[in-house]
Amino acid sequence: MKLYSTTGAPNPRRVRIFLAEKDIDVPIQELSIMEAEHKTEEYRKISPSSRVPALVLDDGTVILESVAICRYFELLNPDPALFGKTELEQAIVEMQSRRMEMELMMSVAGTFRHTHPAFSELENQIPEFGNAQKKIAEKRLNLLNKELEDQEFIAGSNYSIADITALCAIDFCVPARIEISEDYEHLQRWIKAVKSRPSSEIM
Ligand SMILES: N[C@@H](CCC(=O)N[C@@H](CS)C(=O)NCC(=O)O)C(=O)O
Repeated sequence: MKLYSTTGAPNPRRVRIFLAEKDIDVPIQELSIMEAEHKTEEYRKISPSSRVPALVLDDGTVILESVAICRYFELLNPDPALFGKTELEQAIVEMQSRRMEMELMMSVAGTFRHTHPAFSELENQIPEFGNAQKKIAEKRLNLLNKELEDQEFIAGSNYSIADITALCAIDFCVPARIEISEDYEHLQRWIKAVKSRPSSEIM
């Protein structure tokens, strides 16, 4: 089994944090996005859209998509449960995980991809789109601050994949040049809590 990953990129980071939380060791093949190592013909056979992460199993089966990879490891190693335990918990985690991915991660990534000079070679940049994504991300952070007023973690009282996705999106606000207000007291409390976990040091 091998996990193709890029240090500093938010999606592979989600998988590596997830693995650390479960104490699972998987051999990593590092690929540099900036050096376009994910665009080689060889890697395209694994990931036709040239994206990381990718998990290749011993029989050659490829699993793409961070959440699909995490779900595979959750089924193999159910404890600690990061996708919820009961039916209701699982539904809430799924809901929040999708919201964090589609509403926060995508808008932060869209801001970076379409506005950062470092990504101009890799993306057909549309700055207006990037700026619109930035506004969406800022609005979502504001809403997340409010949502965290009544709950410890994003999907309730337990840490989950939704927290991992949100943490990776929020840390990526730095390169995306999106500011997170110090006035967001509930969000700042949550950031402090998730960053106190050793897994958050994985980049
Ligand atoms: N939905 C995919 C997104 C994967 C993705 O966009 N990965 C980024 C790194 S965070 C990538 O490979 N970017 C390379 C590129 O855009 O050329 C997932 O969750 O795995």
